[in-house]
Amino acid sequence: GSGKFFVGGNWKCNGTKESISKLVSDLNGAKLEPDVDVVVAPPFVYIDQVKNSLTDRIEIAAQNSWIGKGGAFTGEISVEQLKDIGCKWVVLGHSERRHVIGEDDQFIGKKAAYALSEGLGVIACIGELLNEREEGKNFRCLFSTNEGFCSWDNVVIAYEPVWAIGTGKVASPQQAQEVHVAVRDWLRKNVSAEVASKTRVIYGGSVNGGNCAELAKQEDIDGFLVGGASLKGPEFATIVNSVT
Ligand code: G2H
Repeated sequence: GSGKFFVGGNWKCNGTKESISKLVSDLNGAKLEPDVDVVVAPPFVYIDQVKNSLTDRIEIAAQNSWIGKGGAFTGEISVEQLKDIGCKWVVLGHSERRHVIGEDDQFIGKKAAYALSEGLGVIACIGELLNEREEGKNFRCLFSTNEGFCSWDNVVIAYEPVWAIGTGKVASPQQAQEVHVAVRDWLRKNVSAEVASKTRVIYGGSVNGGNCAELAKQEDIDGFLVGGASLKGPEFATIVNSVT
């Protein structure tokens, strides 16, 4: 693997003040292996609550950000505002934003480039639909997402096969490993050998306390982006601690 193991909890559009306060207290009480970067991504409206109650051991990510400086963009949240409330990361290009909300590669690429230029870390999600997998088009998403990146130092790539998201159908460790290797090859050819070997490539899609250990053993899986199972503190801790 490359670099430090990285586990992100993507809470998506879930939670209330009450349930989040319980989750935070479970996370504060959990024993987490020291050699893992741990990040959680609460819904925007709860970020401040989480920032003020969660241990500093865990960093905070937003689930989206605007493509540039704030201003007259009703309903959007700027990178500057995210930094102001203490976010270190932003999840961009998640398949739900691509396929449910309709964001395209170019729009996501702009957001990523801007966030990086302002010093926010980017968890850049890529992944194929089932029909794309069958047609062998695994990396369509990576191509225009990286244009204009000032640096890859703060980028973590999350490979999330769309057919495995929230479906309970996790990619097999071999299927995931295969794509992670291909992502690294792509980076080597299209960016640089250094970026290919240093950038963490994490897996997402129905990761849970029961399947994380097998996945974590794969050479090129450098961590996880966890949805459903990140809403349960003890299970999320199990996934963090699957570092090998
Ligand atoms: C994939 C993943 C986290 P889940 O979207 O981003 O969610 O673990 O619920 O499949």
